[in-house]
Amino acid sequence: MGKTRKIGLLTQILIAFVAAILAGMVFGPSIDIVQPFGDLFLRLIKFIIVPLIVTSLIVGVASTGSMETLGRIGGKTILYYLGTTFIAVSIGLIAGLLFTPGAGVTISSAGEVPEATETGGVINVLLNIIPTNPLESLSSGNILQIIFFSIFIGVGITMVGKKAEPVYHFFDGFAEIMYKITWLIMKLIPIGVFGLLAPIIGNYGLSVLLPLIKLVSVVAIACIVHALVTYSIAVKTLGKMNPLKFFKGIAPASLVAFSTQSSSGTLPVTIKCTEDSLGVSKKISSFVLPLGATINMDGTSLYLSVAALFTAQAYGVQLSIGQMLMILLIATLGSIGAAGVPGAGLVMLTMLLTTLNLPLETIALIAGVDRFMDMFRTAVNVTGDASASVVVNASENENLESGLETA
Ligand code: DAS
Repeated sequence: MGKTRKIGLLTQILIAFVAAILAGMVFGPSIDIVQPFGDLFLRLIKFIIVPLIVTSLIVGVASTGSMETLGRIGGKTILYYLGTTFIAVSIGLIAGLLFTPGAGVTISSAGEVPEATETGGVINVLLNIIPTNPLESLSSGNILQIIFFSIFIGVGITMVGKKAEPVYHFFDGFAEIMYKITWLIMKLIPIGVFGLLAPIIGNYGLSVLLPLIKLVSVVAIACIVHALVTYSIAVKTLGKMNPLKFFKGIAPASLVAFSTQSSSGTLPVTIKCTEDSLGVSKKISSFVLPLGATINMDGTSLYLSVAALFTAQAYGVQLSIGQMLMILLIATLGSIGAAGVPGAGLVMLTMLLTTLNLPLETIALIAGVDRFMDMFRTAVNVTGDASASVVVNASENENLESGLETA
């Protein structure tokens, strides 16, 4: 009996994408009967957002180890992560505003322009991050407040130390369960893509797909710009390393990330590349990289800001400065909560659009091409983690001990 070759998930998604287009063109609006498959997929994604963010954040922050490492090396690492993520989101916003990928998308139901969440000003946004009742934040799915208290629980576990180890192990196990559930749900993407995309093609026609090519191109180009500009400057000025040496050294890990779309899955390669080719000490790499694979996702945060603008543009929603700031905040914090597994960014995007009170209909379009964007954003996520290890390594003068020339 010939061995039946398993069709890879990416191939399945492509088949579902093409099938959805054909079905939509052949059956027109009557294809709406498959919509429940799409709604099922969206509900499953929304179901995992909160437990995934809570567990991956608590474990990510708590895995910084002792307060000593959290204090010095951890402080530098997290500062660098937040800085490069902020730059990535800004590049995404600029690219989204410059190239308007969502312009011309015709899925807005006529006349229904949704009101994006009003933020009520910067102070309000920042104060509202602090939950007055964490259980209410959980039940209402207030993501910024959930991220806030998850980070604090992680810091608390680190501060308490040994006595809180059972709590750490509980959340560590819970996080693994959530990664596995996410992996299972991502297997349903082909069904979700078909159930979401076919009705859109059936109701709005093929022209709705053109902006998708623009969306993928904008995300890909913005990712490349961020990697080449931001990380070159960082490793040159702060890491005291020739950028060419850096990109050459980390290339194998970036390529593995591109093809697997999983930062966590690429971690062993990332560690090997940074230690063997970039001279990062084990002490630094074993702390900075696992933390980065969990909480540092520049590519994802950039993608979130572009995709949020894509949706606002598709619905003709003019975002105010306050709403842009909201995107900046949630994309930065949301990428911290994204897991290093394929499709995690799509889960975060669902959260971001929900928080901004923007319709989820564009998820239907984006889900079909999300994997292509996941390739670029995961490669950037991993390259960003590696750049952090080089910078922190140099700041700790580790290379001097290892005697490695970094110029
Ligand atoms: N695939 C995720 C990662 O492994 C990123 C994402 O989905 O945005 O980093």
